[in-house]
Amino acid sequence: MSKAKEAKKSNKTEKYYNYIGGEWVKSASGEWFENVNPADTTDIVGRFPKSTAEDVDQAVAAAKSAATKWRRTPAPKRAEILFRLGEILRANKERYTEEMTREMGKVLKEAGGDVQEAIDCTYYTAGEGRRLHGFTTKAEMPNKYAMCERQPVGICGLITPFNFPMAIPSWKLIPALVCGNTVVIKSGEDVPLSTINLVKACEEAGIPKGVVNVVNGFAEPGAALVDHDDVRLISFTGSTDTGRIIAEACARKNKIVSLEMGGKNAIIVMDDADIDNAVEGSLWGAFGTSGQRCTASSRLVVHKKVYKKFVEKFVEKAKKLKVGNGLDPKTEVGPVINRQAMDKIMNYIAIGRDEDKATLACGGNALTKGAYKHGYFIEPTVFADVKQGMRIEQEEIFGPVTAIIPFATLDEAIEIVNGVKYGLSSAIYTQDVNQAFYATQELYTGICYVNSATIGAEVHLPFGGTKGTGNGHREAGTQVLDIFSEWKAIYVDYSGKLQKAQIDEVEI
Ligand code: UN1
Repeated sequence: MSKAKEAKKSNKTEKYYNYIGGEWVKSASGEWFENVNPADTTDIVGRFPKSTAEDVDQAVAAAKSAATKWRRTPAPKRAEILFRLGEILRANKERYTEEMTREMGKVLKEAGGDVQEAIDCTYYTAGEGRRLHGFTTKAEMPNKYAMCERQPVGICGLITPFNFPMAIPSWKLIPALVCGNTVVIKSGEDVPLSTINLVKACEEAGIPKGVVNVVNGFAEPGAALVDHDDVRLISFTGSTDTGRIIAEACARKNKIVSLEMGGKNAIIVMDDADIDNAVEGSLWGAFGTSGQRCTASSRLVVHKKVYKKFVEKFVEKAKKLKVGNGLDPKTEVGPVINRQAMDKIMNYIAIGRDEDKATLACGGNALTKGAYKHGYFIEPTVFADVKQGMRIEQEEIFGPVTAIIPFATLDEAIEIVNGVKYGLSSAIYTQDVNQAFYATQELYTGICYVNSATIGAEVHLPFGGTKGTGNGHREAGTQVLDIFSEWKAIYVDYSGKLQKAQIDEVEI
């Protein structure tokens, strides 16, 4: 019997704890919150500590006391523990997957992909333990050596979202650890179990006490972490509004901050595209994870010559997508995360219905009856004939809603794709290599795909966006090391005398 069914039957709700200094502890507040299944809110996944600033103080103190020893542990040794972590994640993939679907709603296959992304990130980034390359260069003066190496930044606060409950925490945690930092994670309040699973695996792998700490809860512990004087770095993924508040608070305290925020990603479908392939990609990009990806294909920019054909095929398939509980293997589109998200998405659908000349081509309704009664379900929704500048074309909806926009020339399409405040991901479907390369050159996004959707980034390439999506950092790849380490330039003068750079003449 699945955990969900077992728990429902026994009517027993498991309690989970914060992890501070290697101990599993409740919040100083003594309060708890419920983590519910968004497909069935009568199913309580667990109770989690509703943490406060006091809990954050304790977690930061634990991270501080573990910092020196961890920093001095040779990076290849830190990495060995992380490889063990990868093994543990791999061994438990099935359980993590099911628990993730239960708390977050995404269908089992996608939850499996999320756990797999955490596994990939762990193996890949652990490999950096034997690289973490610095460089040497020539000094200006004779008998003097110059080199550069990475050093950890200190205590890192990681604030993670709901939509990739294990992958995104891993993108932050693993590079932070391999670089020699200690961390406090504030888990996403809708998906705390997946973070707990990741951290329990860290404990089992032998990561020393205090190196990884977790506090669960809502805004209070998040704000306390951002505000804490001993926290040197904040890495945040979430909404643009919250990101801006965090960035301002970090600026006041002179903290390093990396932000990964919204997107309004688009797929361009050219008149020479393989239409069936473009339709499949667009369905996956728009409705995968119920559109709750920063990378979701929330705009489809389609050439006028193939517009009618594309819309017909796309809408026909969108109508057939099976919405339901992600634990049912037949489900293609799961619920959205919570009531607030559902209200926001339905509000955007209402805005789209009202917007002049946009056509609601399918969907548009919340599903509230029968099997959908206790969940947050919305029909896959397609607006056609959308014009540049409409709100549903400009603003991030973060739900199963996409807007189809016609265009006449590639330059016009590129202008539409670039004409939003975000810049995370873009894509073009075309058979013409010239058009493909021209588009990848002109699309001002952090990620660009040719002949596939805007989703599906791999962990060994940099992930992040331009403009309103971020603040110039990139997660994943080796580029993430630039977030979680700082450069140190080291000069060694072995001349045995005072040599003044920029001042002494060097005899040639
Ligand atoms: C996100 O949407 O916040 O590229 C992350 C993708 C996934 C990660 C998405 N690998 O769609």
